[in-house]
Amino acid sequence: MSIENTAKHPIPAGFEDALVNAADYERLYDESISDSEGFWAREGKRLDWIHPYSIVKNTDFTMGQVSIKWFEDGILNVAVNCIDRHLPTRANQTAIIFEPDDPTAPTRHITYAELSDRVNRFANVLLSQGVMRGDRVVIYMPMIPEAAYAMLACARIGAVHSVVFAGFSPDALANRINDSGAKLVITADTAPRGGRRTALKSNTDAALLHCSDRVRCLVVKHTGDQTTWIEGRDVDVLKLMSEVSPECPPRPMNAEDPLFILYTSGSTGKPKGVVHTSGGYLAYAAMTFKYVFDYRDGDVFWCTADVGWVTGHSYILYGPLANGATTVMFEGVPTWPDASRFWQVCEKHKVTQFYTAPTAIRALMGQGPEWVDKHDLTSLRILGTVGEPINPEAWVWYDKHVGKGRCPIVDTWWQTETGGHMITSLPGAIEAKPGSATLPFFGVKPEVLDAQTGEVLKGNPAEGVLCIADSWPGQMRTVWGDHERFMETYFQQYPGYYFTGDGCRRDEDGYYWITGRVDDVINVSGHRMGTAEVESALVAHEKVAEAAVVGYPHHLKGQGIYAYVTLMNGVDPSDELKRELETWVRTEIGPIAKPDLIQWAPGLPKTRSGKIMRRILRKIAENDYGALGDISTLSEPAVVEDLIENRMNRP
Ligand code: 6R9
Repeated sequence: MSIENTAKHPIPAGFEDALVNAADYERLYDESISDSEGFWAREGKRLDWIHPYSIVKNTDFTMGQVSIKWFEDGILNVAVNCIDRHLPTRANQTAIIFEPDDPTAPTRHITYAELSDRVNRFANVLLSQGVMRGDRVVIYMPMIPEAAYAMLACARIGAVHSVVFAGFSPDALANRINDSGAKLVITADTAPRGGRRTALKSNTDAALLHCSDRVRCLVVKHTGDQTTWIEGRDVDVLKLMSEVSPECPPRPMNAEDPLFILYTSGSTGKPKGVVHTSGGYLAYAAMTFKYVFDYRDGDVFWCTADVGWVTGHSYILYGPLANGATTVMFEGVPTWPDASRFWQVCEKHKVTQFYTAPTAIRALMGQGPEWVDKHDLTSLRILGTVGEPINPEAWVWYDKHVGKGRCPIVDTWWQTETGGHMITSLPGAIEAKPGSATLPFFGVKPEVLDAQTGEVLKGNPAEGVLCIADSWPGQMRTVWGDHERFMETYFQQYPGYYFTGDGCRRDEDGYYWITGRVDDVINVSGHRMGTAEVESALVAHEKVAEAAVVGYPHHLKGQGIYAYVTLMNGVDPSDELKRELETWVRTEIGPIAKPDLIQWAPGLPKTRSGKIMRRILRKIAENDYGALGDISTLSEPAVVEDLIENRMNRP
């Protein structure tokens, strides 16, 4: 991707009355930094509190004693904030529009009154299964309203949900059930997607073989497909929901009580359980949703992410519902039955804000503009992107063919760890530059640090690693069960700062350009993956002796997965074995982790202390092997020549 200091793209006409204009942005941003407590004391009030907070902020980024608390003496309930408080004014307004995978199947419009009924009943089902405040509940579901009911039902009774993306394998699911110590897993029989079906219940059965016998399994019979059924362990949720009371009193929760755990990939080891809280997270999700998407009553908001990712948590569910919005839940995929599905859904539901990932835009761009052009997209007002840097070509296409030059594009940089948007333009306030996430949101204090020295780079332009100098309410609080790891991952390398793991450039205008991860995390189609996870899946195969995985530029996915594999002595490399390894990784982790390229490597470049030199492997995978830098510290420099000779990613 070419990163240039391109000109600012003027804000399209009609945004003079946006919730935030350029002057407001400057004034509010300055206030949010100079009087952070005052600013957030006011902003926290966008939630309904059972007992208001008197302490706004209590945060410490000092390594060894990192502690983050917001609104710590406030008491609230998240489900009440997302449902009950809207009932007096919005009972008959649609809360969720469910658009099924099959375009000929009926759409469901769930009003706030219905949402309340379903969530209360679901909560009573959880209570009937012995789920108590603070218990963990794993949710492994398709993109159906019942996934939202399950999440909000947990919030209602103070249980902590952990949604596991339905594309993950039984192994990955089992690891998350075990790490979180969940009492219960909620799943569905099967999940239709792109005309095919994933057997979620049988995946769950396989996962539960590796979990405690006490873990119960709640099943939503969504498609009615046959599944095995274990009496005493498996529970038919929909049946129980029809039998229990439609009223379940909300549990008053402390602002700092965990709302959810979401597992995400890091540079080393197993995925981390990112912990988000009830008060700070919700306040931040609600506020960013409102301002970044310039949300107004009557809008129909569509975020195409899956609820298994943080984007789905914050911008399908919590942000929109906390604002009393109408949010679309889409079960399908962008390219099935054909490449017009997104636009057909936008037209059908008169979507006003559309929020998706660059990888989807690139895939649709490749199918040609005619798929977009045949639909009426006049309802669209604002477009958004998230998940990875957007290449300017895709930005221009999105602007021209989807937005027709009328819709501001908000490029939102943030992370699972940040809970909500951190660096983003605002529709009526900040002019976009294609490929740049632009400027910080209120209360966010980004700094560019020199990667080696850790020196804060003042003045523009600057290039280095992206850190955040102070806390914001949506910040993760800890790694589930491992506060040490939390501190080491985010606060050790650059003392006093939250380290994002991203590289970044700040241009002459102070605009931020995210250049991608500087650690061993790769971003495939906007999905985060640790290279270590893929490597450990590969070496778990009996024919593999060693594996090293790196990312390389991929025209559709952003990054592709490049695996260097050393086979066991006596095993012959073959194309068949490559396919076997691909399938292996799919089943070990999930389809998103399947290597795009596998290179047989008789040896891997290592330092004398035995560390794999990934820098070199990355360069070879990128076809940039002319500039390998210093390889004199390698124990066997000759292996590099072989790797270059047999590289897979030839232009
Ligand atoms: C929300 C989400 C986080 C990583 C992040 C960065 C990349 C996300 C981006 C972006 C450039 C954007 N990323 N949004 N890079 N521009 N607008 O995606 O969370 O799955 O935790 O990924 O994604 O590298 O560090 P998560």
